[in-house]
Amino acid sequence: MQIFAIFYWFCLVISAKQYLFKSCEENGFCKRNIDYCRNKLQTKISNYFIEDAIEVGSEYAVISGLLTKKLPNSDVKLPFQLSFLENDNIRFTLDENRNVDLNINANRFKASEHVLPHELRLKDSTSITIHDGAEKILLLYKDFKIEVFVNETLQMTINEDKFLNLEHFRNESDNQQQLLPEESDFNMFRDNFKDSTSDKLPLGPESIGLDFNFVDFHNAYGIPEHSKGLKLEEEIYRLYNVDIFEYEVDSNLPMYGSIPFLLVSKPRLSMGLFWINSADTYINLSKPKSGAKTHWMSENGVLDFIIFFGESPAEVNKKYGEITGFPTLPQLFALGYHQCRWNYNDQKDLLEINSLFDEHQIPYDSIWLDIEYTDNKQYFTWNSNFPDPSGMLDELDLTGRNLIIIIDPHIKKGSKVSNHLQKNGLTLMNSENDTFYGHCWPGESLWVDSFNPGSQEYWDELHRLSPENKVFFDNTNIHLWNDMNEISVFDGPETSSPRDNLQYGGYEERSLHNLNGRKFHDMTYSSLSKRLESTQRQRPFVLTRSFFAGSQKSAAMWTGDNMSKWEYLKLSIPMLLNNGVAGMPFGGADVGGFFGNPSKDLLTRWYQTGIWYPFFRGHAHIDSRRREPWVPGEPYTSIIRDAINLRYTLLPEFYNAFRESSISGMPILKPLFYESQKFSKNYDIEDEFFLGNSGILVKPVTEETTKEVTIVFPDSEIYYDFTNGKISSRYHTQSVKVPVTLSDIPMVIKGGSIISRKMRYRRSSKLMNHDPYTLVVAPSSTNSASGSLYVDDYESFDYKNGSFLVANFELKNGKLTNKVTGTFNAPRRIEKILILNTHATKVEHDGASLRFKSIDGNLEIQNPGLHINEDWNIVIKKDLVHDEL
Ligand code: NBV
Repeated sequence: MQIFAIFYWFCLVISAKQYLFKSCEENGFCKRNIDYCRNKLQTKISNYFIEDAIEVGSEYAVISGLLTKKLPNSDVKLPFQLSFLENDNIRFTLDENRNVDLNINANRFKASEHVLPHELRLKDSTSITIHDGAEKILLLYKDFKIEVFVNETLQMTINEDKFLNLEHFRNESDNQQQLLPEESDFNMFRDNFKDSTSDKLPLGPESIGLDFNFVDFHNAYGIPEHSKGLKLEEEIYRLYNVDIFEYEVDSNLPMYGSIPFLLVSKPRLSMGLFWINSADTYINLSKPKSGAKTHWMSENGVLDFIIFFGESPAEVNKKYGEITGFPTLPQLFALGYHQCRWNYNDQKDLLEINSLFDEHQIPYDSIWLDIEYTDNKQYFTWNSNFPDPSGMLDELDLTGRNLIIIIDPHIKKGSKVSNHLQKNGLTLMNSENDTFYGHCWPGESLWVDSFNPGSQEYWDELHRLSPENKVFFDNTNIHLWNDMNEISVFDGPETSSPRDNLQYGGYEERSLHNLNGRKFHDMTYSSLSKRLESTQRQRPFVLTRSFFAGSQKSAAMWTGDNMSKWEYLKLSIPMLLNNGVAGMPFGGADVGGFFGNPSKDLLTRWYQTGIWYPFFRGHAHIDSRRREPWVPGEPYTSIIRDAINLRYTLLPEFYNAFRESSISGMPILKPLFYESQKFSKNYDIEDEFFLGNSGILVKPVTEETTKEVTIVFPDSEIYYDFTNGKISSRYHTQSVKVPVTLSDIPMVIKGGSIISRKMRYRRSSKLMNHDPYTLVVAPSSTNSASGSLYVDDYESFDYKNGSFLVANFELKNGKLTNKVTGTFNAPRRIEKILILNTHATKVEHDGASLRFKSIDGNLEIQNPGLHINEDWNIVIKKDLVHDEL
């Protein structure tokens, strides 16, 4: 306990460095909770008790009752509910009945959705033991402490430190009598932070706080977004979506998005904690010898959390996904290369860039337009530099390419769209319930309130595809980018909305704040998915800067305004890994860095790293010099071309990973501890990752003067060197040092994998549709391998009705087989099968010999006459030798 107490002081000193954003000490609710727990650390006596009135649901595993908060002169009764949900997840909620007559909604905001509970059992009256049938026991004590045992071992305690705090409703006048001895009254009814002093705080103090201790768990991840490493350190992390200008590396400041999901992992057990709250939140993490200790505090809302258990981290992701939704399966084009800058100036400029890609034989899939395409930053308009947007879209369509345009939630005052929103009460309101105006790109602006169902209807109308709609016409190759949706208000507190602004349902903005970005991009996604007749619908693509739990269902994210510096390149990997851990794997970072001008070496290395980002986009600030792949010249352009081509040859594997993620929540870039939890080193590695379940392990070069890299292997399997996508040496060690030049992308394939590639250069992914496949078979140390290939039409939602196929490849006992499941008609040829480290005297299919070659100890079967959509087997005859290592 000593350690925890000291740690609080330590954190607070560090976080006091910030000046634009509220540190915990400057943020009323956070400071009050910290003060409360500092005092609690001395007394350790509970102020909260479960009264006898406990009801156990017979049908479902639910315990509900009242938690009494004991005040000096009175009590407050708080309704709670504890439930076992499907999949052994445990949920707890604590609410407050507030009978308050105000002209705003005084109920505590519920960020959660309803989830179906399970069966449980009551043991005795002072403590309740709940078995969920899966060797899990939960003890709930009268002074509100919860202990969770898995396999007879204590794994987690809740409120062990007695930090539970729910600031009940009180008036300023009666506050003093209602104050607990441990409570401070700092900023309860006003806010003295620089630009927040006008916050009226109509409901006074209403925060919640609780401690969760994970016993013997020393590895914690998640709670993005922060510009920090993969494994969480002792720190106060804040989740409050803000437009953070020129963010620094290794900082605990809040960023554009928030996912209040924490993962802890050790051999044989991983756990997830989902704190379902969309208000300003701080998480104080400390790591004493006993495990990870966390203290969660939110400005308001219902106290609501779910705990997930799994043997592996992937299992926890699956359970989290089953509740919050799995990541979207995008169209294939979204996995190709995206070319963006702020801005391509006009139609001619854009189409020139489009043809320069072809001239340089570099594939790409979409080109982007930033805010300057509009008429005076009025979204849903084009300026005169784009005289024929529909013709421009048609031209892009000739090579299967797409246009992605930006639409932000701030709408210029006096414009057609703003007039409509204002007239129909669809805007964010000020605390007087009048339209709120603030400053953003277009000058004075208002904000669409995406919580209002009326906004969705209007948004649908604005995004309609029809020749009369002069924004989208009837072109289907146009998709959306939503920026500034934290929301960013240039003259607002912490560059965002005043917290006492009002939104749909009469809720204050402070309650919904972290959900605003998500609601906005959800609304866009929904409008895009409705723009065609249901039979022709295509999967929309939406990029969002701000996000929350659930965003994975409809959008990709990127890490915002990074800089053209090596440290940002390096940071991009752990940031994206953490997003994947927290269930939002479709992410990327601006390749080249947003602010500044990258050196040619940095740009090249950034492309070589960026080809692995699930979302792969080059982007640059308006003041930075042009830097499309051909700009740096030779040898850089060729190296960049090779890197982008490598991404395209691996698109089948990227699509496999997205498919897997869309049904299991698995990260697309998988940290090493997902592959094996056995070795402690795996928990610390943040500069290597696997591409889904492909078996491809990558360690991009992210430091300027690198001449050699060490690749650490997560287990004792064989690994085959695959640098730049070419097979060479075989490794069977714990790690290997490999020399690198500027053209090298260090990567390996794990023994036991079979990967699918498409090797031909095409101008875009769409033009690769009918291309043949090359299979690379990498035998394991027991000479077997497996892999699958998922194929559908890459565009529509038909896959949801079963229109897809999966080719299941397997190498076993000298036989390579394919077993197809699914019905999608994809008669695609296999043009080459490469079986590594294998010799043969004869290769047969259906009794007939196949042509093969032995090259560098690998077996190459050319044009075997096989297709991915047919069952087949190949017998590799006679002396199939797997070389001794
Ligand atoms: O729309 C302009 C930029 C955009 O290029 C960038 O990607 C966003 O993160 N936007 C922010 C606003 C201005 C940033 C200085």
